[in-house]
Amino acid sequence: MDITLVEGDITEQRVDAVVNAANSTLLGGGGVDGAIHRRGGPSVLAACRELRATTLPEGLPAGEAVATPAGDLPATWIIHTVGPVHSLREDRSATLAACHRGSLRVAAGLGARTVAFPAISTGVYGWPLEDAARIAVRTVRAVATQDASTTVGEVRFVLFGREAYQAFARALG
Ligand code: AR6
Repeated sequence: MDITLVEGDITEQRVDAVVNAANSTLLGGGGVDGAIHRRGGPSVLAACRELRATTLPEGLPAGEAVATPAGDLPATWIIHTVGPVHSLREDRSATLAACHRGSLRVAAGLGARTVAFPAISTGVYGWPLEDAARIAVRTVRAVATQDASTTVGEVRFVLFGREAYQAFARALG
């Protein structure tokens, strides 16, 4: 599995699956979630509403992941995951790792070969970039070495801005 870094907009990535840093309602929000819903168009929201009406009446818990078609995005699938809100009182890094592991599991279930991730939880949810980058890279590397059956050949971190890009570049080493 290759891990690559790009500075840019995740809604422009031609990949099999883009990961969305959503919230538990799955009904849209700001940041990367807002951008994905805007570019993906109304069919993405319709698919999310359908999930809420069927399998996820209570919403999607933090650390879990679920897929919908990508609508008008130049990708095939959106994998929605909910990052943990950063806390100084409680270590929630296992939940952030679960987002990455769960998203890759869903991606492999779809047969995806290329998957783009944003820097989950580093915006509205307040996670320090350096720490989030370390957890993200460590978790993807662990899946790459442990899951021989995965279809995913490239994980592309798509970072919005220089600072985020550099934090992930340092984490990658
Ligand atoms: N492409 C790539 N990265 C982006 C883009 C983009 N188009 N736009 C923003 N980012 P955030 P969170 C970066 O806040 O912290 C939403 O309202 C951004 O610079 O999108 O997980 C949801 O509905 C940051 O580094 O997600 C939830 O309520 C990273 O994406 C909540 O925010 C994540 O920032 C989730 O918060």
